[in-house]
Amino acid sequence: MKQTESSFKNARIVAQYRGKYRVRSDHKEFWAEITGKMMFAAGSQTDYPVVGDKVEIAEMADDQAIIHRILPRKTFLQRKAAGKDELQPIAANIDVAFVVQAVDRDFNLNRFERYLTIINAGKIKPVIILNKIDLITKEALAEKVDQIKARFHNVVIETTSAADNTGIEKLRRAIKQGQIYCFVGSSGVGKSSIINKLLGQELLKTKMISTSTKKGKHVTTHRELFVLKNGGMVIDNPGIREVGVGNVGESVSNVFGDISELAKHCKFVDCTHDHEPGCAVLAALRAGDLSEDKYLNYIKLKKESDHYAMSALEKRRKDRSFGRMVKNVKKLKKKGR
Ligand SMILES: Nc1nc2c(ncn2[C@@H]2O[C@H](COP(=O)(O)OP(=O)(O)O)[C@@H](O)[C@H]2O)c(=O)[nH]1
Ligand SMILES: [Mg+2]
Ligand SMILES: [Zn+2]
Repeated sequence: MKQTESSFKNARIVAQYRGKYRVRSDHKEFWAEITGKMMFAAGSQTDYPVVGDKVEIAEMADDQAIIHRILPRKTFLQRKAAGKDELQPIAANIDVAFVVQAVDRDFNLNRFERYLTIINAGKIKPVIILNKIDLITKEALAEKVDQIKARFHNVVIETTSAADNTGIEKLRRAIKQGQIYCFVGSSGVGKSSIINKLLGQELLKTKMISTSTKKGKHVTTHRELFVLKNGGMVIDNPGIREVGVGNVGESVSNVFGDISELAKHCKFVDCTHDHEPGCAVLAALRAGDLSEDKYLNYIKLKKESDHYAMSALEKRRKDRSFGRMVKNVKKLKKKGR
């Protein structure tokens, strides 16, 4: 049967495995693959569908479908993995990213800052979730919440326990129909456990933490989107080990708003806030008005971002000079004839 434009249907990518996708249109789900043409044209990871994407599919027999096109993305969450040059997509069209940390062993402000930076770069609203609050005292929790508030001024913080259900109802009420929520955070912090609670059933396997090694087994191996009873959509992620940032220059400035404010008063417009005389950031650091931890994380993320931008530029330059070389060789060949 010949495919015509009108036989395409809109669908959403709801799960992603190696080279295979699960897609859902308004009436049913399919196993889907992309067209050979799409695969051939793909220049990088970002050209492939990712969970949350809206796509155009052609339905086939036996619940199979072919993905013909990715519709323009409203938002896009991606990170840089260690040792890889290109960015790795996490999910598309997310409205809210829940950054989950467990209050016992995982708590780390620098890591929050990293996540907030890629979330800001993806044009997504962040919400911080502190989970496993059953494991610490109210006072210890209050202190952690204060630390977060001191570091990030306008981020919503939810506190939950998937073990005794504290905060789960409040979180459920925050989830709106038709919006997509993506859970990110290290492995073992309780992302799948929280989603199970929100779903009201144990759909997702969670890790058994071995009592002898305190290490859990990886259970969430793929990304998947689930629809809650109220029509809100949540995406579970396998634990993300490395949250590298790509070229996120602007976002670093946004997340470190008070440093960008200070930077306006530096003597040099291109001040790197590293050693320059008349640097307002260093002055605030010396005066104790800026936390050293925050300053160091700023410098680190900025360096990472600049480094990524540089290597991308370098790569383009190399590609161009290769292009020129090919042209020259062709010219020489012509002359030689
Ligand atoms: N005490 C306690 N344990 C939790 C809580 N949430 C999850 N866990 C446990 O932490 C382990 C990892 O949870 P899991 O949901 O698989 O984490 P994920 O890797 O982020 O998806 C499991 O053994 C859960 O039972 C919580 O709020 N309190
Ligand atoms: Mg999980
Ligand atoms: Zn400066």
